[in-house]
Amino acid sequence: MIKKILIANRGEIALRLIRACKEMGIATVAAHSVADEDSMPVRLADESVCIGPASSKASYLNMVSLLSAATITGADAIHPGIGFLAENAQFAEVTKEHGFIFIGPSAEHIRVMGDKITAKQAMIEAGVPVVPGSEGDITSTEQAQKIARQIGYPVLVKAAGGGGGKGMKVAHSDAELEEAIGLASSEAMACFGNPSVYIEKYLSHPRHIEVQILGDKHGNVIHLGERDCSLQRRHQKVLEEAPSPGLTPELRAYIGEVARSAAEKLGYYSAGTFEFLYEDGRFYFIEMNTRLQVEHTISEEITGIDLVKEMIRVAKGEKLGYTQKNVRFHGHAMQCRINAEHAETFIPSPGRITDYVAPGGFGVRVDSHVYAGYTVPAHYDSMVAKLITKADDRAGCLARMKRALQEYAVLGINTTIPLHQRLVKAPAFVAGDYNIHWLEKEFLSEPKAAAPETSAAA
Ligand code: MV4
Repeated sequence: MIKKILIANRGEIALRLIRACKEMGIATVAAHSVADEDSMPVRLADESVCIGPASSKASYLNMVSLLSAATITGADAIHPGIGFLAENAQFAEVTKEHGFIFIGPSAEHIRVMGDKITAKQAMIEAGVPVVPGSEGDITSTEQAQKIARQIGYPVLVKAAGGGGGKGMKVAHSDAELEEAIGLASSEAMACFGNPSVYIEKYLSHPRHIEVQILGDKHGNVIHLGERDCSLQRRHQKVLEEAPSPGLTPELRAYIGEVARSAAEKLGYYSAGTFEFLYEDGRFYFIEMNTRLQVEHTISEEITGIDLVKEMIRVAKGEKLGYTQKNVRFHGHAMQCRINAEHAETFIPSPGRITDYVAPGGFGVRVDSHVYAGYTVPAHYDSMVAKLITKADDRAGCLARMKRALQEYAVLGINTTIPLHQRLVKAPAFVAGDYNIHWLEKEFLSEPKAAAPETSAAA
């Protein structure tokens, strides 16, 4: 039984979790840092407990504080949200050892997928297509060069502990490969405490396609279709959409089933995401995320399935409320991530929001913890809102997003709203014709609209 959940997170995702709990009749405890004392999740939760000072390390990453907060409030379960301890296998383990339900996958699944090499091996065994490359970690320069010559240059050296592009280097020749392995390995050691690296054929112009799956503890797994997350800047997603404008219905059904059956073979439960690169008609698995994701909202919008409620039901040991046959896909959804940053320089802009008017109307969803008078703390991630639109088709969804972005007023701080306003009008985006490099290499490096006197026709 789950009667009370401790929310081990902050911001919009803490609010998202509290909203689901309220609708399910489950009590909530907001575990919060000193910096988040005056926050929406703290106000809307049934109870709150301060778990430490502003610094994440001392609060949202402090396992002892979180477990103490769960104990003193009599919570039955802990939801880690997104980021912080959400993919920490040890946290999943100690949560269980202390008698609480961890609302997420098993510690073992988190561990296997946390290491990109063991994750890839598990996928090969489950029959999932992966990027050609080394079978395990690189043990010598000669071994790596031999594999690279077989698969053909350029190759990419990646860190087993990886993610976020850290410890990733491209090599075009044997000489470059030797250097890339050294650089990637020491960067990986510094960032993740794990020097293991592997190599893959470098794909030059892929789309980033990810499949949302959901499993229960009885061996049932469903997929909720794919999301196109190719629009990224420095490995941070900017705008996501579902379904991907680059896939046909056949490819969509194929990759959904590939991910679903792999999760089934793994005995995976809770929410999870399979990440693929898609290039020239082929999919290649790259990583699996063993948590809820920021962009889970757009999969909810096109399926009508509440992913957070399902995660909670599954954690209790209940069966999924859906079988694959009754997952119905409808329409198109997009999400703009609104950050407290300058829209051109991306310099963070924490501070007080003096005025705030969120968009609304048919097909508009705003997932945000901010309000007029709220101060965005400087200590955490800069995302302040997710603006989601849904419509029958992509054109309608895009028109709705343009309209919603025009309504959105956030005063007192800089936000990335102007970037999104420009992005939704860019011809390549409107055409759905983009890959993982387009945003940074073309859209953001293009000169901005020229001044009137220089833009006049000759
Ligand atoms: C790749 C790749 C090209 N070829 N793997 C970047 C972060 C990490 N999660 C995987 N990444 C990539 N792996 C092969 N074999 C290009 C990227 C990549 C990327 C992937 C998804 C979204 C944006 C990206 C931006 C730069 C590089």
